[in-house]
Amino acid sequence: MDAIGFQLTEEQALLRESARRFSAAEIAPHAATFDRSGEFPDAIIRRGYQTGLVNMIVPEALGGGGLGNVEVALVVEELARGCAGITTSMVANDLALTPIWVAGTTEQQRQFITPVIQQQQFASFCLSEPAAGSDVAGLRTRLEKVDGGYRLTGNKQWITNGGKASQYTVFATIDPAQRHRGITCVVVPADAEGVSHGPHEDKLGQRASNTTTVSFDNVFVPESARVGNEGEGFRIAMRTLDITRPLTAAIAVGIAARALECATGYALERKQFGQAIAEFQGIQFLLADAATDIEAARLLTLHAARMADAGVGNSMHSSMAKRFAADCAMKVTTDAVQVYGGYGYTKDYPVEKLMRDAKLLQIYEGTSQIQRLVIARELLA
Ligand code: COS
Repeated sequence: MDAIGFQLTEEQALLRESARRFSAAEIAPHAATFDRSGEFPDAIIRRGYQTGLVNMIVPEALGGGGLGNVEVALVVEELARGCAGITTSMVANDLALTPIWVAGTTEQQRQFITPVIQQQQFASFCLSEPAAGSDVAGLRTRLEKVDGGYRLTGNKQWITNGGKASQYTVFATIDPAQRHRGITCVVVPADAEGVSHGPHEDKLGQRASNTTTVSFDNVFVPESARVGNEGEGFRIAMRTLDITRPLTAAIAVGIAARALECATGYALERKQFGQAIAEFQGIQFLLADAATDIEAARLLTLHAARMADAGVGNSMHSSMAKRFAADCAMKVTTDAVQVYGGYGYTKDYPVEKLMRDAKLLQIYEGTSQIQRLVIARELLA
């Protein structure tokens, strides 16, 4: 697909505008507070739920927003300008519920998606493990066949909203020796016997997003809660990430755009050597590069999102968008701190938080190195 032609429709522009207003009024004013406390922004996310800013990508028939990937990316960029941590927790349901609407039966979609949304609950995507982050095929959480279903045992790590979710979408293996061919997807209620979660991780950035371990100790999972066939879980997880990585890229674009906004404003205000520092080419070039990189990251993100909407294979472009936007956010936020100088290194100004928040974009939903691997494999295939 060509990457040209991003004239927003009137509806898309209105949607972006309303997300921008929500972010400015409901998220941005509280971002520093939640960053300091690491508390979960329950009330903000409830308002997001009421405004239709949670479960945006889930089909309307199942109670979701039914928005396209492009529309969700536009909204997510705006939310992330306010706070990436809060945004990550707001979009976690999209990640957790996507395997079910992508690969579940109609009955499973009704059973595992609609009630979560109607009751304004959280769901979590449980893929990573203490010893299996990048190497998904090496995961060790076991599903053992028993009468009527399975017994699930293992530990999951870095689970967004792990301590808040009422339901987990879990990837486990029926036989570790089979690597990716053994991985199977099941849906597990958080109150099932044997399910527990750890404390909220004390993270460097995105401190408002809830991150915990989740453990399964001999949990009974009925066969009806298995999404797809045994051994199809790896593909389901990868298809899900193809859909959601452009949305994660949009978080990176939002962080970078906010950092540029801050740096530009500060450069115009701050005087040194008798003039605004924005008068110096050293600062101008830095801002010009940031603006260029952000525009490129946004276009790549929307292109990957548009490919997802069109149903064409977008693994490579999703990874390109995620890699480019994450690295862009890291660079732009680091440069924004540089523009602020010593002040930027303090919590009195917003840019140090943006820099801490950006770092996670190079790690979660696949590190920047894993994205390069996906891109290279497709190039060389
Ligand atoms: N869609 C559908 N199928 C896919 C796919 C995709 N996007 N990507 C891979 N597959 C298929 C392959 O075609 C292959 O099929 P076969 O069974 O016919 O061989 C199979 O899945 C295995 O793929 P591959 O050989 O590429 O698997 P690897 O173990 O080498 O690993 C990576 C693939 C590294 C790309 C994968 O493990 C990954 O994305 N890791 C990062 C995970 C991540 O993002 N974690 C963050 C936590 S989630 S928030």
